[in-house]
Amino acid sequence: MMIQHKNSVSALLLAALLVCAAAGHAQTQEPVNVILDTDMASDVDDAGALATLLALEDLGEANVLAVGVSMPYNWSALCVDAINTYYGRPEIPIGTVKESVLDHGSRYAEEIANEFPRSRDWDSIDDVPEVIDVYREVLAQQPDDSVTFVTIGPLTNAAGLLQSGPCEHSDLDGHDLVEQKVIRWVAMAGNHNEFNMTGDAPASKYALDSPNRWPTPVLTSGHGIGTNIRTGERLKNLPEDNIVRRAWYHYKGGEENDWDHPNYDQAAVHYAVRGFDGGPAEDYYELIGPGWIRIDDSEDDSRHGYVGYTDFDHDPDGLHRMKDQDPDTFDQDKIGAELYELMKHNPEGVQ
Ligand SMILES: [Ca+2]
Repeated sequence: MMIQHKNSVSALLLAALLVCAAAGHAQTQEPVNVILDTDMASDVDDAGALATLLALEDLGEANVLAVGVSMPYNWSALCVDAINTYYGRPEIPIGTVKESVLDHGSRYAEEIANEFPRSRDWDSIDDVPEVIDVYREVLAQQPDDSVTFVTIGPLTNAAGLLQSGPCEHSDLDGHDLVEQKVIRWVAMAGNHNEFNMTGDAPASKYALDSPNRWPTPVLTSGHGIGTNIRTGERLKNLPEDNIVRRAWYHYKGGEENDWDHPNYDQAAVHYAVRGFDGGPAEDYYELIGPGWIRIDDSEDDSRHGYVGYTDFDHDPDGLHRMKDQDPDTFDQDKIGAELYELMKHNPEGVQ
């Protein structure tokens, strides 16, 4: 009996230590200050990524400063408002691009915006603040070198921010404001002809491959990472009125269809919060570089019909690194399980 008791105590201690070790990063690190830039329209993984980020905030690992929309679709920012409100964060500043070379529709944004309560009195995109003004106001208020900028859509707003001039919020131009306030940019944007690079090719060229390019380290993640992390079918296990589940329901055209789906954007958000300073996602990936992403906007070499084919020049002084799977530690099932736990996370007080 005594031995059994000691064993069970040891097992309990071991379990407690494992829990503490898993939570250690969150307990010892300051929350990561994040601006999330999303094209909440064409692909449903953006809804999952915003849910993931708000879960990480509820766990004390992230501090969401603003959410900006990079697709001028009427319902995208209203959908963001609904998701933020659902997770108990109705006050997060939201902005949207008003014009772009891109104008994709959505199979879920309007439905989510209309099914769930929203906090802003917005009837359409016309009522939503302009995104660059929101970014400049938020950045101006932050300590230096403290903001992680995360893009999970085309690079329209990254370029727009760089191109912005002094305003009522800051005397700095966009380039210098970014250099002063941002510590890194994590971009779900892959090499060669990935949509987020080629969708708004002039913006990508300006942001990554121009004399006035983004002045902080940039970490990009390719298409292949999210492709290998699948979670969608598991979302059918959530309560029927869960907002992430509803987004998948509309995007996939009903419950009878296959909900399996890549996790491009969720993986990028996860990495931005847990992939630095000893965070658990740091080991999942290997980084290619440093160097510079080069963008050829002179030839139409994209499967999407836009110019903007990219390449990578290695350079020890470069600021760009491309994230790839570490063949020894990348466990797609493990990462998928982590992302599912975050997407289904319900902050206290939420249904
Ligand atoms: Ca996206």
